[in-house]
Amino acid sequence: MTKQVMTLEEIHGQPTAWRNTLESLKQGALISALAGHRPSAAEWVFLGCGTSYYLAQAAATSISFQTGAATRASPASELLFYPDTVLASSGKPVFPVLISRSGMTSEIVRAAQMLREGGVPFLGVTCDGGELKALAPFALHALAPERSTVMTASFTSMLLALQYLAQALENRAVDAFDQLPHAGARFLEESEATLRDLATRRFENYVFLGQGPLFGVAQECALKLTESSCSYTQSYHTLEFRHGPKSIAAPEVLIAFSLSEAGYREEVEVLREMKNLGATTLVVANAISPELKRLADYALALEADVPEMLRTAIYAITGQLLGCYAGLHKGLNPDSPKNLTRVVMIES
Ligand code: F1P
Repeated sequence: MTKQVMTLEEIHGQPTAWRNTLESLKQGALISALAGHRPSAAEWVFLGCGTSYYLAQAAATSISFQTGAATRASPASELLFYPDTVLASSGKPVFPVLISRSGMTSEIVRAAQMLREGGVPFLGVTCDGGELKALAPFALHALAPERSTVMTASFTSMLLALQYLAQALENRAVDAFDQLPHAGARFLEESEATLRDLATRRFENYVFLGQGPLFGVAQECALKLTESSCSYTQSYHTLEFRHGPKSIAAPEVLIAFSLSEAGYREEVEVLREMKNLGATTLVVANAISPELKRLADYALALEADVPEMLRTAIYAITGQLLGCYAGLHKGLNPDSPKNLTRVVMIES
């Protein structure tokens, strides 16, 4: 049954998409072209809509952590309505990075036109190309051909491509990227049965928590559940959940923790608190300790022996698989999500 679902096929195709995307970047043409705009020389401002905005957030935080350079993320619409705030410079020139799978989303195309008219150089990051590729002075083409409405492989492939690009531009080691397709394939294989089982349970509410780049991933996982299964979801920075939202903790609420290394101790304390409040808990971490096993109703290990930031994309698989299987369990078609279209355009 499952193999006929296009979205599931694309989720499973991610290791191949990552390998192909990284191989094409290794050819080096884009890396040479962007030498003068590297993150330490210009402030990268990541812009996108929907999934591509969550990708912008994850990319901005992880690239800042990787390179030590200041970065920001914003919805593309903010550039249209408040250009001075988005393009405000803290000294270095601002280098916008416009992200769009389709390259056709209205806000992104208008942002690209605006930057072109203003003579501001920028990078377009896309899978399909579209108008964004035609307008962008520099283009990064991720090789994740995706026919589904819901973005899965395109999210992780564009994120890895940006992380690789930043690392290469700063002349930092890129060898660890080669391990990611294998690590992603392993996680897909190991996590699928657990997530398919979890998807058969009905929850009133799904909450995704993460810090640093895993906050962008938490938002993306929540969006996958909403889009693929019409579920009610929320996302927060993990420790923010304690400041009010925890009122909803209960057995019929699934709280999913993407645990970081940087905030591990405190994040586990939040997990302990939510478990004591009676919530159903799902934990994703690089390794599952006996303590995590006790605190988590469901636990998934990444087991990826790569720097923490490079694991960011793998965490997103949790929301992709859970959303798709939850939708199927509800009798919905994740390939044709309610009210959604593959490209979102608005008349101006
Ligand atoms: C992003 C987006 C998605 C949404 C839907 C339509 O578009 O709005 O967030 O899930 O699939 O596309 P894009 O600018 O990345 O093409």
